[in-house]
Amino acid sequence: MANEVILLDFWPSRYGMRVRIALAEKGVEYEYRDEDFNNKSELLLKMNPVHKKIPVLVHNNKPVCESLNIVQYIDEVWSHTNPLLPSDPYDRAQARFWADYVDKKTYDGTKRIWKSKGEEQEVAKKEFIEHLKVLEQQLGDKPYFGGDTFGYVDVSLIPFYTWFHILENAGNFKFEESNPKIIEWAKRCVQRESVAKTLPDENKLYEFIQEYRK
Ligand code: GS8
Repeated sequence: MANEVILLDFWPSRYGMRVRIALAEKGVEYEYRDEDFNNKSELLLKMNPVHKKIPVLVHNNKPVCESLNIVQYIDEVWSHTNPLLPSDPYDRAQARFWADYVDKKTYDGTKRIWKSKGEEQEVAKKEFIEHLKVLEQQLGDKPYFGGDTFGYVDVSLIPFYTWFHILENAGNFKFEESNPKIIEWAKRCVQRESVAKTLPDENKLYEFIQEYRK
């Protein structure tokens, strides 16, 4: 089967980064296309008519939508190398649970921190730190969430690391102090080529967010 892979994405997107990391882990060659949200491409509207959102992986003209779903798909199609999900059904269920936790707790949490001020921001900050503490407990003494190897939950969470700097500036705090284990873990992940080449430059992202807020 020919493998034509196109990724519809937008560079600051944490959802998109998940997919880029997974493709890099598997060594898949693909065409990358940045979308303009004010003028979405015909291909995006055709490939994701339900949500009209990135990321969309177009594999041999067939779309796969929703970042975590795409990462699972990539893991199944390019299963020959660097498995991301564990093979044991129970461990797989656990990995999906924690990736879902990341989605449910952390995405909204970050938005609440940088969009609010005063008391509301304090509450958002406290809650976000608590969610990260739950993740730190889950990580335990393992190098990665799945154990000794970089996997699905790591892919789902690491794109956040690029936003930590923005959150720290907005909320005037340091993750190094509140969640040192997550920082250690993130630094370990960044040593991987797939992650290092995917995460955007912190300053470039910061500038983008400042512009976006205006
Ligand atoms: C979320 C995708 C999403 O929000 C996933 O893929 O996991 N649950 C989905 N994509 C955003 C960009 S990232 O913030 C998007 O495409 N926004 C365009 C729009 O809302 O018009």
